[in-house]
Amino acid sequence: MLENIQALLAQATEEIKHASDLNQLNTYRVHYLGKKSPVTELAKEISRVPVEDRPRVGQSLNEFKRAIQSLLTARLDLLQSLDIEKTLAKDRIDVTLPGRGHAQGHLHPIAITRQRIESFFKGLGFAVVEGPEIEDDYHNFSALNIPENHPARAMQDTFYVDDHLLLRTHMSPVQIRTMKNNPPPLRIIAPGRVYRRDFDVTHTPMFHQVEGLYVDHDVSFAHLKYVMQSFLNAFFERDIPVRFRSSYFPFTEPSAELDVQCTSCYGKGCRICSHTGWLEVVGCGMVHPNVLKEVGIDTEVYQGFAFGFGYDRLTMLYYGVNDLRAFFENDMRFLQQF
Ligand code: 2NL
Repeated sequence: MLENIQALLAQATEEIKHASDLNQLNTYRVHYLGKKSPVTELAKEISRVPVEDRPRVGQSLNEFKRAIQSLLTARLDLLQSLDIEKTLAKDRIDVTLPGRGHAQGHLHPIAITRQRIESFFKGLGFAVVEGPEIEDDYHNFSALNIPENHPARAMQDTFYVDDHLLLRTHMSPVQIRTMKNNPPPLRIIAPGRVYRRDFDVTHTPMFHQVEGLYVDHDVSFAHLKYVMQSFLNAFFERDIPVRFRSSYFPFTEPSAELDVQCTSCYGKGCRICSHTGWLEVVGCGMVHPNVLKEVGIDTEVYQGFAFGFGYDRLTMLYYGVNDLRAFFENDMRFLQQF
């Protein structure tokens, strides 16, 4: 009997030592220590062992179980640590690899332009003012010397909210409000969104304008010319040729339109400038006395110049983009280039 136990232990030792994975090891555990194990069979035969030998045989059986148990535990530890090492090797993380980083956002090109415009005029002492996008017809039209029957008020051009409220069609109402609330001298610009019922290749129903206003003693058209030329030089980052053409606006007298030499062909003539060599970029003039009177400014003491321009197109010219709609479609592939 003792010899059988010895032989069994030798066999078990050999098998367990070579168990190649946790599954196989578990099979051996069930085989050697489970209910149907050869040890259990041997234990049943203990009645056939002479009484005086029984303690030794019993002891031997217990030792066998303990030995198997510790062999199993040792092998289990080894297999488990091999397993962990395998996983570690497979899933190794190289902590020295550079990170993926985060994509950085930036301002929209039109916002960049607005900031550039603001910083130029701030440098000349102009303040940046804001006002409501929903206006009334008084501030948007009447106060600006635009008569009741003027075509600019027509339903086709203006988004009306009701009989008297509308989406501002230019930035002038913001300047009217500023003049009403602040005594001269005034140096302001008003950048923002304006709205017109116009939608085609070169027009969007919402676009951006900045208007400027300078009211003080002894303000002349010469000051206006100087400020405009300086601004355009700064904006296009070079001395850019300009010309003033006589024009008409109800709110200025005299009025002028300002052209810059075509930024695409430098005056030779191309499709961008309709073969004229010039691009119309600014409307301007001396503030009409009716407008100054309307906001309570003494026209015997003060004069003013005013100007207005859309800066969506200026942005296109500056960056060389030829489709206005690209700025409003929010296609990241386009916007990421700025
Ligand atoms: C244009 C014309 C202009 C003004 C805007 C203005 C504002 C006040 C008084 C007088 Cl409160 N004038 N603004 C003056 C001349 C032209 O814009 O064609 N813009 C694109």
